[in-house]
Amino acid sequence: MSLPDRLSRLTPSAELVDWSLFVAVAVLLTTGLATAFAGSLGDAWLFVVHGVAGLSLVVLVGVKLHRVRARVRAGVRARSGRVALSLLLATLVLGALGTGLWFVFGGPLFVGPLALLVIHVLLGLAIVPVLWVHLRDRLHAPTDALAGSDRRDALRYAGLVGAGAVAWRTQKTVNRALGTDSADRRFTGSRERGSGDGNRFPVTMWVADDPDPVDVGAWSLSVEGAVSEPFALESDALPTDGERTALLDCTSGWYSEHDWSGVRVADLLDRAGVDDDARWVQFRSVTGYRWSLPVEEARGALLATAVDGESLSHGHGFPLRLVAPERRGFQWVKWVESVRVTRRRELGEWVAIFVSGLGE
Ligand SMILES: Nc1nc2c(c(=O)[nH]1)N[C@H]1C(S)=C(S)[C@@H](COP(=O)(O)O)O[C@H]1N2
Ligand SMILES: [Mo]
Repeated sequence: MSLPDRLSRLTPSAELVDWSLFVAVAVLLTTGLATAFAGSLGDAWLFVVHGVAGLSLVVLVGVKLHRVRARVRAGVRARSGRVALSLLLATLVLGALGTGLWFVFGGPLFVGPLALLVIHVLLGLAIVPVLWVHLRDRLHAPTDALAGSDRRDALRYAGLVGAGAVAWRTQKTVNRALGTDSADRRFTGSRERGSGDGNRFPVTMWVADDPDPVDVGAWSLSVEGAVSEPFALESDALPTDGERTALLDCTSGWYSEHDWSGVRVADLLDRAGVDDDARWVQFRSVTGYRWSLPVEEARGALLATAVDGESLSHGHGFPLRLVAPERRGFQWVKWVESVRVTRRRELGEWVAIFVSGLGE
């Protein structure tokens, strides 16, 4: 038997492959989005599932492209719009897979002005609308696909997912063999940058924040909202005897661990007197960027004025930046001017982190 024949015997039915493609993409999107919030070791499985699904998708896309190659060639000759859209979809999927694999196998943190992982995320998100159009008039109910499949199909299918898992397992070994392994990689995929060395670690803005240096003479920190005694503090009145070691892990692919010192959020909350029905504490930047933590978690957080004994630089959030251990970097609000206790989480902060600093 020839090799293509052998391979085709291992290939599940067309419907099953199409549905598997859909499921793999759905799993990749949900786990991919969830990893943006995954900061503690208990979330490590998200990265594992994302990786296994990604490698299964490599196989599935290969099988699918092989199957439709003749139709695609004919469609290109006929200048079919439908086929052009399919090719766009294939390009986005291969781009997302390629950037993901490149990052894992020693790719750079940045490609030009964009983080490689940001390119990966943008390609991944772009798949959604294109896939939707692609599927609108194609997809049949999965029961059709399942009704037409047999035990052989199920076995082939298990083999496919198994191949993804095995490929994922050998990732470390391959990385080592290629010399692209980095020992400093965390479970999030992030690599170490400037730990323990004061302000010398990357300065990162999420989208467009770029405020002028904060004039501490005109700045104060207000503690307000669902509290019995709101108050404001000028910079020389801040109680800065808090300390903690914590690791900032940015979703653009690097992390940095430091000894932070500054104001214990618990001290601020105790002084203000949090209402019994309050649930959230929102940290707001002079730029409008803001994020909330549950009250209990906020009590354990720090508003840092210094890093490894050095006064915080402007880029890192001087005069005050949130240190939120176990949270991903984008939640560590910089240039904080207000701590607001609330009963309900403000949904606007999901918008604010994307648009703060735009149009300034
Ligand atoms: N106000 C404000 N805070 C912010 C950001 C921002 O754009 N604006 N970026 C966040 C992101 S994405 C990260 S990873 C960290 C980076 O902190 P650093 O610049 O001190 O390394 O700050 C977070 N805090
Ligand atoms: Mo970040």
